[in-house]
Amino acid sequence: FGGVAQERIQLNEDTLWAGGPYDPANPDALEAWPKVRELIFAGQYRQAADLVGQKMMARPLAQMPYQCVGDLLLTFADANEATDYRRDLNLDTAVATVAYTIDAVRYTREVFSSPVDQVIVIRLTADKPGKIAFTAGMKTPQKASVAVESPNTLVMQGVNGSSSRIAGALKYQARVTIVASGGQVAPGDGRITVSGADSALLLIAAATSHKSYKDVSGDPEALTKETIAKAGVKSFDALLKDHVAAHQELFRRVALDLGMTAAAARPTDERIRDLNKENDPQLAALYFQFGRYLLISSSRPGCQPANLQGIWNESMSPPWQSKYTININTEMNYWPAEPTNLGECVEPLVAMVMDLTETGARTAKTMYNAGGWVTHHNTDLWRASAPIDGPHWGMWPTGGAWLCLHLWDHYDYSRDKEYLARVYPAMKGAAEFFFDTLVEEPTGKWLVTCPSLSPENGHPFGTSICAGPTMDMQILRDLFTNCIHAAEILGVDEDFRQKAAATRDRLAPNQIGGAGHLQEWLEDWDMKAPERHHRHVSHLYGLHPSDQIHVRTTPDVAAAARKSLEIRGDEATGWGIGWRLNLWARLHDGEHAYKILTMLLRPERTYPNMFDAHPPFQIDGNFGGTSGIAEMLLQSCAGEIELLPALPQAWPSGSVKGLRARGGFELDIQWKDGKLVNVTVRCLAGGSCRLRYGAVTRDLNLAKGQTAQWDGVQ
Ligand code: FUC
Repeated sequence: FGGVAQERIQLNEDTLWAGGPYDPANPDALEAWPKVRELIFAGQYRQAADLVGQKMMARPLAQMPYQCVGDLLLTFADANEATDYRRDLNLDTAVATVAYTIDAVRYTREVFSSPVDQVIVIRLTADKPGKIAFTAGMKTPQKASVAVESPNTLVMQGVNGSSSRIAGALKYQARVTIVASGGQVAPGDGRITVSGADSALLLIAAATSHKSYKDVSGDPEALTKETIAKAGVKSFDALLKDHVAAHQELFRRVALDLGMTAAAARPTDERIRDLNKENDPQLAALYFQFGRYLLISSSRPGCQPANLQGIWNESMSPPWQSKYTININTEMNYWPAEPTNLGECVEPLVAMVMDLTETGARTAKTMYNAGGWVTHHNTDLWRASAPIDGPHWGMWPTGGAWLCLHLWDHYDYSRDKEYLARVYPAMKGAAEFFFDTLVEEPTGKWLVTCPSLSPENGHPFGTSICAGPTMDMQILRDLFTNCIHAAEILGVDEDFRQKAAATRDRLAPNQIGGAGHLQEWLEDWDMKAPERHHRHVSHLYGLHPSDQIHVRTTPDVAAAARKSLEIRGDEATGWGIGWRLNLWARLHDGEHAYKILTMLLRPERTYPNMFDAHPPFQIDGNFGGTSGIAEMLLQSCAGEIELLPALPQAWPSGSVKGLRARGGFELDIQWKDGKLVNVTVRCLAGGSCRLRYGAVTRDLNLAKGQTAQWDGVQ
């Protein structure tokens, strides 16, 4: 947190959530389900919602919160006032620094969290000898104790919280060692005091007993001891070097230059405050790279996926439990991953989906007597998959199907067949649940989900509960299509492919309503719905992240989607604005997209440290913003790679290096005075693609490793 008199290092470990392994599926659902469908098809929506509330909701009704470890507090002895205070985060090295001067001594604190050594490293230095003096202590809202284990080691150990009567089943430990150079280290009661040192090095490790969603038998003490022992033999320089190398291996793949003005030298909070007053194109580039930094730092292979706050949560009961909301938020977290060349960061999401195929199969069986697997609108560390919170939010069976889009995309961007073979059974299982549960609706005889809802948006009949909302149909169309492609590529499951195609063809179509808009529901209810400016824009899933709706391939439906977006309005909270940004970019309206981006960068939506304000803090807006900026410069959808599809006048000249496109291509783009100068295409997997710049196209067929150039002219 910075500051002079006290430094607060707020600690998280991404498996420290409340509760323990549990199964929330409600067996009463099975009997109620046919009756709920009858009520919905008879137009008795409110009665259907009541019955869902009584019989189909998870037990308990809420999922487990993500919690904090606690704080390491460093209290400094200096009494006099500090000058020349500077605090920064270097995105290129992933090192945070605080520096200030007191009584002509320059003090520096450097902090980083090393993915290589799995420790947080803090170094305290001064430009005169013997000046480092502080007391280190720890505190936590968890049931835990803090003790000095050896003269230079502080240990916090405890158990996680219980929630909604699910008992805490995790043990955890956080361990801090302090090595001072010169001076004295004096252990006290739960604290360690350093005085007269030239510098000090602190290493922090933390672990829980979580091994998987069903196994909590780990030994956090052994883990933290081993981690500290391994890191402790390395020098600060060696720790830093390895950390920076691991970070830059990912971070430096993409460089973005949108132009630089004098504003770039000013503090970030002032730049955010003044964005509408001065020309500061670099702020958007900074926001873009900050999003990449956040994804690298919160979603490395082997971790938990980035949750609603990434990993950064100081509370025992954070907003929306800081869990995985999969009716938009978790997916948005991963929108920038493939296009901004961070494919590895998707691995934790893929691993979570693999877990959900197990817990979700249990829920499918218990609640619906169906095959395959299902997950509703949220999940947590324990991979809970039943409908939560209440019918209005929770009765949505399509969350797992949406997550499967990310499984496919990771293949589509990498063309790694071995990976595809590994995830294909999860995609197939998601489809099988819908084979068993889709139902024919009486009017159009289409196959629809029922009961379901259009995420969190009430229709005119007093509830959100309905049959076949547009978003479900779009998600399932993608799921079946991607399953068919995957099975073809792998040369398997001919019968399944045919069934998926036949089912897909009977889904309810996108429909255009009376105001020329894309209907959110089976019926034309949009203009009568109580919250016309709702933050969710679920029925526009087909335009982004999907490409079922596209200005070139389906211009009429794209025009209707545009109308829907206009009716919804630009204003929303963080992620709602993030989604609108991506949508306007897909509509190839660079000026409108830019306007939305400036709304996201306002102080109301971007805190001084650039975290997104939902409010309070929710990280999805950061990731939606990063993805949206990428979409303005490059789109890889509807079968083509389109260059500068939504370039605003505010970025007349610039370049971007290292963006990725479907098919396994990497692109560097350079533009000047609003026009493409050159694109370099590197082919990573071998294959063909079509480039487009405005009305002009160029077909390429490249061998693996081959590079091509184009200036966008016929
Ligand atoms: C959805 C949204 C809320 C919030 C929550 C975490 O329920 O509708 O705005 O973002 O997820």
